[in-house]
Amino acid sequence: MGKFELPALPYAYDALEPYIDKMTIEIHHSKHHNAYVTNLNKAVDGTEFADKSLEELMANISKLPVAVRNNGGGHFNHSFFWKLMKKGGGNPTGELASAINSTFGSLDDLKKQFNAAALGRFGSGWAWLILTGGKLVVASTPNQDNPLMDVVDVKGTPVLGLDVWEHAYYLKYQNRRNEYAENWWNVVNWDQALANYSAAKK
Ligand code: MN3
Repeated sequence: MGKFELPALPYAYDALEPYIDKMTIEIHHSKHHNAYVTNLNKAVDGTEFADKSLEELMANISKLPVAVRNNGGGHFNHSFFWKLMKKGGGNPTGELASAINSTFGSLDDLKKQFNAAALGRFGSGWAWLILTGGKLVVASTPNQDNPLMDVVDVKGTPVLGLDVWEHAYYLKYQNRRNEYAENWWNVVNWDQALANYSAAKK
C-alpha cells in the first residue's frame, strides 16, 4: 500500500454499454489502471520526490525516472478519463459550449479534429482537448504522457481526453479505433468537461 490509490469508478462496469463494454471497463480499471498505481507507488516510495503530488510530478517529469513518467502519467490519465464519462452523455453547456463554437465553429467540427488526432496517434497514446494560453486546442500524446508534463510538444490543462491504447477498445472494436472514437462522444460527461474548463481558466 503506497500513497497513491486506485480511485473507485463513479459508475458500474456496464454503465457505458453499448458504447464501451462491461468487460473492457472492468479489465481497464481493475487491471490496467491498478497496475499503474502499484508501479507508481514502487517508483516513488523512499525517494526524495515521495511527498510530491501527482500534479507536481507531472510538471517536473523530465527530471524523474521513466517509471514515474509511465505510471504517474497512467494514473493521472485514467483518473481523469473515468470521471469524464457517464451514462447518457449529452452536449456541452455554458462557457465551454461557447468556447467550442467560437474556436472550432461547432461541436461537430471539434469532433472531427479530435477524432483525427485520436486516429493519427500512431501506436498507443491519448487525444486531448486542452486549454493553453487561454485557447482551446486539440492535441495528442504518446504512451501515458499528458499535457501537464514538461516534456510534451503542446502543454496545457486537459478538458477532454480519450485513451486510444488498444486495451481501451480492442475487445469490442478490434482494429476499428475510428468507431470507438466516434461512439465515445455518446458517453462524454459534459458537466465534468465544463468543470475542467472552468478550473483551467482560473
Ligand atoms: Mn488505458
